Parts: sequence; structure tokens; C-alpha cells
Amino acid sequence: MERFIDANPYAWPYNGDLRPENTALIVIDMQTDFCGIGGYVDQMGYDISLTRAPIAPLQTLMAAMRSAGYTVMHTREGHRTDLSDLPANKRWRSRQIGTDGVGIGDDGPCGRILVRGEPGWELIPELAPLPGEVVIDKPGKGSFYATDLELLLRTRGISNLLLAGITTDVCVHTTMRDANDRGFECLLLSDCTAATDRGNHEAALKMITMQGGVFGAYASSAAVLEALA
Ligand code: C5J
Repeated sequence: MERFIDANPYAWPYNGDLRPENTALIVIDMQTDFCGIGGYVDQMGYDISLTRAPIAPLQTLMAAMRSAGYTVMHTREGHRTDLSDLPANKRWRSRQIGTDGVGIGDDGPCGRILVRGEPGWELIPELAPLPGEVVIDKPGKGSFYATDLELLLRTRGISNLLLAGITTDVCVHTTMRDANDRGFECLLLSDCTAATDRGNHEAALKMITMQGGVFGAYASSAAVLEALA
């Protein structure tokens, strides 16, 4: 039986093969550093009400997908405590904005920014992984770079990816583009993602729709819930 989600620019997935066995939800970087008080995004002076907006719709979607038997995975952006996997240019750029030249690897109110094991690096409790769910630790913006994500997806027979989390224009888009190049059929969830700038979120959605869906498609979580019902 074919099953589609009402999406932009076209219904998703392209082949109607939507099943719990071949589809995963990937929740990207819902960490205190990106959406908590005193975290990295807050320190940079951006409005965390934007990056917190996906929390409530994600809670509903994750519960529905888990109970329907779909795979749910999570990612965390972060670096080793000795910062040996933090490129110098990434560190330098992160220090150009925000409080007193503080950037990735430096001390902030939630511990060292984007350093593994620190309070700010943790996934937020509202969206905590269930025991057994995959958590990918990534040093970059994309979820495939320097991780075993592709191996885990291929081993499970996953070909469709629903992408959620933050930020739409950075880690979510990088992951979507990398996944699309690898042949995964991608759907970005418009209300379960957010950027530090509203215009960037809207632009990131529009980019997906060009060329017949150059990176896949986007849809609301309501459209996903409707298709699963
Ligand atoms: C950023 C991310 N924006 N998760 N990370 O630095 O999008």
C-alpha cells in the first residue's frame, strides 16, 4: 500500500514507500547550548524563544512516531574536552560574536561551550532519548561528517529521513543536503525546526522546494501525524 505525506513541493516520499521499517526521525542538536538559558545561542545574543519553538510539536511527533514503531535518533554537536577535534577557524569565528570574545570551548554559564560532557552540551530533558535510541555525537554541522550515522541507517534498512531540530539553516540543512546526496529521501519538518533568524528559517524552507525538490521536501508535523493516523 502506498502512503504519502502532504508536503512541499510534492507529496513525500517520492515512491509512497513509507513504513516504520524504512523511515527514521532524526532530531538534531536539541541541546541546552542551542535552546537553553545561558547556552551558546543565548550567549551570542539570539532569541532562544525561536529555537525553543520546536520543543512542543516535537514532543507530540516523537510520541506518535515511537508508538507507531518508527526509529527515532538524536544528534549532539560537541567537541572533545581537549578540543583536538575543534578546527581553529570554527573556534575563531565563534569568538567574534557574543560575550567578551567567548566562543566554543570557553567557559560560559552552562559550562564549556559545546564541549562533550558539559551541562550546555546535554540534550534538553523535554526531548530526552529513550533507552536504546541512537545518539550521534558530531563535531561538525552535518550529522554524517566524522560519525557512523550512515552505517547505522544502512544497517537498519532506513531510506527515508524526517529531519527535525535546530538550526534549520545550519545543522539541519547541512544534514539534509548530505543525506540527499547519499540517496536518502528527506523530509524537513517546518514546525519542528527553527533558526536563530526567522527569515533564514523561511529561506531554508524555500530552498528545498527549488528544482522539483532539490534536497527533498518539507511538511508540517500535522501533515505527518495525519499520514500516520
Ligand atoms: C549551529 C546547529 N548553528 N546545530 N549549530 O552552530 O545548527
